[in-house]
Amino acid sequence: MEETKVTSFPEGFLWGSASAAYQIEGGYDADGKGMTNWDHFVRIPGKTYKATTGDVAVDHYHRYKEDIALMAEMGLKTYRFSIAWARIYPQGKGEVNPKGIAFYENIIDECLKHNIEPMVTVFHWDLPQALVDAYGGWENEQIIEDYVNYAKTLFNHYGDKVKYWITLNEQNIFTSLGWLTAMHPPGKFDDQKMFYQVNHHAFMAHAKAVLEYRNMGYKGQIGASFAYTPSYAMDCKPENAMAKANYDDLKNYWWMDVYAYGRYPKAAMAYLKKKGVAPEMKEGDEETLKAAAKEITFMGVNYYQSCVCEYNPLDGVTPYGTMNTTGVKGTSQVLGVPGIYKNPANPYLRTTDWDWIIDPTGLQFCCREITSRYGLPIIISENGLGAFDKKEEDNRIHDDYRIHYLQEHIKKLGEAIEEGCEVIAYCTWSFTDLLSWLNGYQKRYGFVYVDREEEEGASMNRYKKDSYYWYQKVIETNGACLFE
Ligand code: BGP
Repeated sequence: MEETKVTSFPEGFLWGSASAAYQIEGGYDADGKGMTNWDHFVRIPGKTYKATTGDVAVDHYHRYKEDIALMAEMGLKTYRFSIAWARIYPQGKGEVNPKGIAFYENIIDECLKHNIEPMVTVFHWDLPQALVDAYGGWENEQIIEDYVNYAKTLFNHYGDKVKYWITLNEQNIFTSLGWLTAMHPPGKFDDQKMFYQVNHHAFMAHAKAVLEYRNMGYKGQIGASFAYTPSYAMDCKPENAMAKANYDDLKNYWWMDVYAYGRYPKAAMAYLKKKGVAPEMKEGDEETLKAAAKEITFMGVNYYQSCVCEYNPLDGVTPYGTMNTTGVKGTSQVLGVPGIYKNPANPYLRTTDWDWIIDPTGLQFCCREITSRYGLPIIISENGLGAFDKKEEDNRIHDDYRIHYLQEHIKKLGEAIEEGCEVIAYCTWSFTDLLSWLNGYQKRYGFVYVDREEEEGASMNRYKKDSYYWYQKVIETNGACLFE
């Protein structure tokens, strides 16, 4: 808004950075860890850029102390990381692996030693393969019990030390890519019925874990992290406005409404029932979802881009097309759902080398929408720029483009706060460079450069990028340096 003037961020604001186990740890078979769906999937030819895997990743499993020391030196207030289910339960359930428990205990203690608030993601996509083999993983309702058992184990072990819990990372993404576009495990294509069923199981797993957390007496913060791509109507043509409304119901509110209210959006449900792909719900599910909705304390938002919505005729584009995983600009396609919406390019905005729309205002928009619709506090659990970085001969990395990207986003976040949004934390993606699921190691996100390319065997040495020093100052001044 015109009058919005920001000078700094609220006291105690959690400046953070995020990661995920599979993308950083490596040690894929170390100390009793079980195999996961991703350990298998990356071995299928053609699935990842240059067949990269997270077998070694950036070796955080062995270098976590060094990485956390770098976080401490930067002044990071919170570190969001995920726990690999298969380190805790190699078979997904049954016997606990004490070495897995100890590894995360060490990470948590290391954070606390440096006054860094640990923020734990219970599930960031790496599912024990044993559960996939036994009953199809998320496809079977058995997963709900097994997920809750796993989550309770984490609460039991770490509940006194960890005050911020994220049940699921981007349920909307891992299910879409897993059951619609075949880009993530289990690699199913256009299985819409199963897609909605899998989502229902995930909602139930989230809800029951939230309720268990409270039943166990914990008072910390708990919620899910949603990959929120806010939408703008192409123009004021009514059919484009409806395309936006339909997009929001099907692509955004479908998840956020369940987390925040415990119910599915009506128009979307009516549409899915007509198509015969609505999820089957059991008696009592709705009550459980509603009860859990009352217990979450924040909406987690992973924000990377916004989109444009335009009416898509029945013979129009489909949701299935090429995705840019190479960093060659302009290689992704316009996608959409025939008869409902499509997402054309935004002529006002630039894109990254991977064709992701760069839109700082979209972050402000997300916060305002959540505040108006749900009235919930917000944790920005991911936001960042994937780019090609170059280490110079003097070992410096001049990533001014990343500084600019983050700076503009944080400023818009500041405006959202000034306008009444309660934002608790902001986590950049990511702290060190790491594996980008489908895009290999060349798509870098970190403040800390890791010396490795697609092939294994590099030094893995860490180097601070220019953005490292910049974020250090942002934290030190609680954001004030951005508004001088
Ligand atoms: C989010 C995931 C992260 C991370 C990020 C960047 O969807 O939660 O794990 O990967 O996106 O995406 P990418 O690696 O595809 O560039």
